[in-house]
Amino acid sequence: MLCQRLLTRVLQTRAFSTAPTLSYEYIITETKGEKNNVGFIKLNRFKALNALCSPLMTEVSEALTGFETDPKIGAVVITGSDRAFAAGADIGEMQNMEFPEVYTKQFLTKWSFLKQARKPVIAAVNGFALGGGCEVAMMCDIIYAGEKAFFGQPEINLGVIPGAGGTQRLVRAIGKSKAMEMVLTGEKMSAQDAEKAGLVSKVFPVEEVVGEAIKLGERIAGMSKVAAAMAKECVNAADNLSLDEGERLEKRMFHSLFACKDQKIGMTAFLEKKQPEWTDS
Ligand code: DAK
Repeated sequence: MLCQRLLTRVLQTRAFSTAPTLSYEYIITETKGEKNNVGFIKLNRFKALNALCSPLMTEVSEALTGFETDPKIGAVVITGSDRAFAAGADIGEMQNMEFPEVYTKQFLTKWSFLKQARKPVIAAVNGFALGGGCEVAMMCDIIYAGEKAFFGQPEINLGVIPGAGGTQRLVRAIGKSKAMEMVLTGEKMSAQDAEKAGLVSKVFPVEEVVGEAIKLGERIAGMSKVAAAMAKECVNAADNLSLDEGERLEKRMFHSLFACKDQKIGMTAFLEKKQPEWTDS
């Protein structure tokens, strides 16, 4: 019975994927792209609108770690269903928790694994990205949204506030006034408004957003991985550093790329009008 279920799962996965990877309970992972160089994580807790219960987040962490350590993978796409990217942390799991437990066990603080990824991570968002779902999307490096996506931090309606960086990243993404309004009222923002405000990079028809995110992942995975990792580190550092400090970091990174083969390969290929063949070293 178990084997039959496992076989069905693998066959279903193969129908739309080139390389199924490990089997999980709350997520589906695959590798995507012509060269199988894009890691793909689909949140798969459909009935609960992908509410981010602890086991689901543990699975995402394991899957991401796997892609981080796989030298073939150059970018990762995280998505949900057409109805929900994720409607937030699991309210049922949190409802009866008490302060000593959440404080001493550092409840949910492990979510920060997402912001520690060195490889570029793209969120492909359809439907609701609320609370922790919006925060997960914002921890990714680029957000592509389907035209019916909604973003929001509705925690105020539950008597709490965002806890995974929502109050900080939203301000940086869309400015204080819009962020304050969303956090204080729980009001949702449409994909179109999110694009105008700078939260989202591009908006696509619902059925195209995942494919477009994978295409973007393939483009990024086609770059030198060492240069891509440094570019990501520098852009993310802009949140925490002064302009002077950020520029200094950028210069050091730029200079250090001259110690890598890929700098010679890239510049030589340009001058010889050829495509570069990166060594990622
Ligand atoms: N948790 C658990 N279940 C959820 C859920 C959630 N966040 N969101 C939806 N569901 C479940 C519903 O209970 C319902 O289950 P059944 O009744 O069918 O069993 C099912 O999903 C379908 O939902 P609805 O029936 O409500 O569907 P509707 O289309 O009517 O409404 C909705 C969709 C997304 C507007 C609504 O479900 C909704 O408002 N959901 C809650 C959204 C929300 O408040 N999200 C914020 C949660 S708090 C931290 C890290 C993270 C966080 C905090 C700290 N640290 C690192 C410290 C995060 C906190 C949060 O995200």
